[in-house]
Amino acid sequence: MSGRLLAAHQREWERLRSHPLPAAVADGSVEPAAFARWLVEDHFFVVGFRRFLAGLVVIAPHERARGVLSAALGPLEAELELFRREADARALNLAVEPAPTTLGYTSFLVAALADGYDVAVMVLYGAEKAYFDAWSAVRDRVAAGSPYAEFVHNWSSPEFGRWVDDVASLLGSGQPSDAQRRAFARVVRFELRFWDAVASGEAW
Ligand code: MP5
Repeated sequence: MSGRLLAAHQREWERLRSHPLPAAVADGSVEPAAFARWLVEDHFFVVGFRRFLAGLVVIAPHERARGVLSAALGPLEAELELFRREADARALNLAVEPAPTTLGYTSFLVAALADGYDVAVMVLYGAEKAYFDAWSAVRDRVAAGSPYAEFVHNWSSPEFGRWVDDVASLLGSGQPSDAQRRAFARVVRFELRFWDAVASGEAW
């Protein structure tokens, strides 16, 4: 099922994989202010994402799904610690109001739980695959000693890729429902908006 959805969004996916912001983080040329915006916004995203994932574990209909999904909860705490540590090192306040796109995206994640497991697991797959592919596309550009290497490696590692494949396997091999297609399309749009919003410094 995942292959069909990715093929249907090939052009947007190409934009995700070639967005200038992750490329600039990887090669170290990112403006410090843009990196700071990404750090603060993505921290807010991950906080909301963990609430979404915990809710998805609760509504998962079988033990294999609960196992795959809950395996990500430990690494998520490590990820949040990385955000907090790097924010402290840069004297960034993580408790600020998020940008509209970040708030919209995380609200959409949590709202997807009310649409049931099949839709919510599709939303999860879309968000994780989008991040894995965007960061994997720039993994080779990380300069030795880059201050951002840990971030790039976090979402482009083989272990993370294997987990994203495990999530794909939870989607099954049938045709996606209309609700699943719509949910996936929204995730793709939100992922692109997220990068654009961070790059442009979107504010209320
Ligand atoms: C992820 C993320 C991946 N951190 N940020 C966005 C905008 N999309 C996807 O989620 P996670 O929980 O960091 O693996």
